[in-house]
Amino acid sequence: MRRTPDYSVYLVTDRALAGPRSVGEVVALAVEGGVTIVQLREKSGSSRQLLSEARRLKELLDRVGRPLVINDRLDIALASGAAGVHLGQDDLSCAEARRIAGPDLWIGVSVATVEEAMAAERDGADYLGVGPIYPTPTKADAGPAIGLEGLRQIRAAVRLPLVAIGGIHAGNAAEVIRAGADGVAVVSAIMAADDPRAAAAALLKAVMAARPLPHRWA
Ligand code: TZP
Ligand code: MG
Repeated sequence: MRRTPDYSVYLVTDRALAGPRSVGEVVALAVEGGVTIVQLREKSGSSRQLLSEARRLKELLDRVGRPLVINDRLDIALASGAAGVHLGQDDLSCAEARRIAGPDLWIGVSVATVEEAMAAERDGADYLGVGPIYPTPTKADAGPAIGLEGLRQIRAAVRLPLVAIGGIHAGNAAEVIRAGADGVAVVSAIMAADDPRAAAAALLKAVMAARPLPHRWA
């Protein structure tokens, strides 16, 4: 049976923000701190370099039981044995990716509007990346921030797990979860942190504290 991933703290990599450290070093520390899922998102380099980076990260993440998702590249996701692929609105469509990959690969789709969210749900996406929630310098073409209200509207329109992204850090993660996100995705809050382990731990703490308590007396 297909497992549902834990989206609580979803790290999206960016080599340019890692400074002198390798992406693998930052990911290893972040996972120790509590990152629950990792997306390899590297926009430069050859396909072969990307595949070997994906294989290295998968090995590291397999050891700690955390899943790997590949941004944009279905071929690299399949070749590396990653758990999933993450697709933007200009990438291969979710329906095409599903047709090629079959039922087992997780497919995430980036959405900013209710219409995009409903279309991705119809096309068989497993989860949605929703944002940018707040303005962010990390992605130049991210589009205008949709705010917590945009997130609430998407939450009301679809049943899929929602991972909020864009300008999120430990100080605002709680309000994002309270607005309906199942997890928070971050790039700079962890990749650029002096202490990625502490940054991940602070995010996980904020996410867990913001979730409603289970209804034990119901
Ligand atoms: N997609 C929408 S915003 C964004 C991506 C990849 C960048 C988020 O980066 P940060 O540093 O967490 O704001
Ligand atoms: Mg993309």
